[in-house]
Amino acid sequence: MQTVLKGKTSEVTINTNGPVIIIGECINPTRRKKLVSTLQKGNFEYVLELAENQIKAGAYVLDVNVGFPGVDDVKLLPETVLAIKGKFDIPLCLDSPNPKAIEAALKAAGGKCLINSVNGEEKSLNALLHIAKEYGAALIGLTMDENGITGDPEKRLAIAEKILERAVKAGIKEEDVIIDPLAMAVSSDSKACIVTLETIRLVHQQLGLNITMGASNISFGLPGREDLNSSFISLAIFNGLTCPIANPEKITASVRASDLILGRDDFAVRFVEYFQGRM
Ligand code: THG
Repeated sequence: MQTVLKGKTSEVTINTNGPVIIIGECINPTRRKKLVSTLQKGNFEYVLELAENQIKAGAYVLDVNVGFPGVDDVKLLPETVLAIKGKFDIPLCLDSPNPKAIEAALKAAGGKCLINSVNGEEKSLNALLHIAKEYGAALIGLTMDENGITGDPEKRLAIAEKILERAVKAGIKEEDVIIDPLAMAVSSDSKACIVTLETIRLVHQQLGLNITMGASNISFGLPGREDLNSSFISLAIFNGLTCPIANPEKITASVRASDLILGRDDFAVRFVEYFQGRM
């Protein structure tokens, strides 16, 4: 199954057989004080610097999140989208809990975006599915609902099935639904990663959809984050992860290694290119 995303003229295909497409996570104010302070001044230089660095490091799609306390994201998200679009021809993943901000950003972006995100709650499905349909966007479905987050992979799969069913009923193509199995901090729950890995396996086998996740969530609060994230992403890719949201400057090497190991990189061309490009 293939999900196609579009920038102004560029096209990116996310294929359930790989290779893995990295969605750059860095345009996100979490722990980036400089992003908050520059955005508050209406200065987009730093956003553009983050975009450029991620593209150079191997991102094919950029996640755009401008959520911080007191922000008017109905205004700021489309402004940020326009700033990025003015300089880079790359598909965007619009990351906001506010459907009005998502809609305003879709209007500004054009192309074919990824909406980040809907979940299994009625409120979320009712607010966002028709917007996705209207703007021809793909969407990320988080495997959580009114009852919160379950630790049972079968239940997460059931929520993914519900989101898919509702999306298709709303006129959205099956391939435009990407599932997020939810990656959570393993420091606070020792089973967190294994539940995510099992959910990935189930969604891949039973629904055959593309799969994303916030790949660096798992290492919050721990040392050796890069090592932990690398090990986890390899296992997740083996199980069916196809488009992680991650920091490409830290994860691209492991992603290229996984693709090579899984027979998706003839003659190791992309793997070697990546390391040559870094010298
Ligand atoms: N699923 C979906 N969307 C998501 C998430 C998810 N969007 C937000 C988040 N989770 C993924 N994005 C980030 C962005 C930054 C960081 C983690 C996840 C992060 N920042 C570093 C830190 O906290 O230390 C700072 C910068 C760095 O070291 O690169 O880790 O789960 N659908």
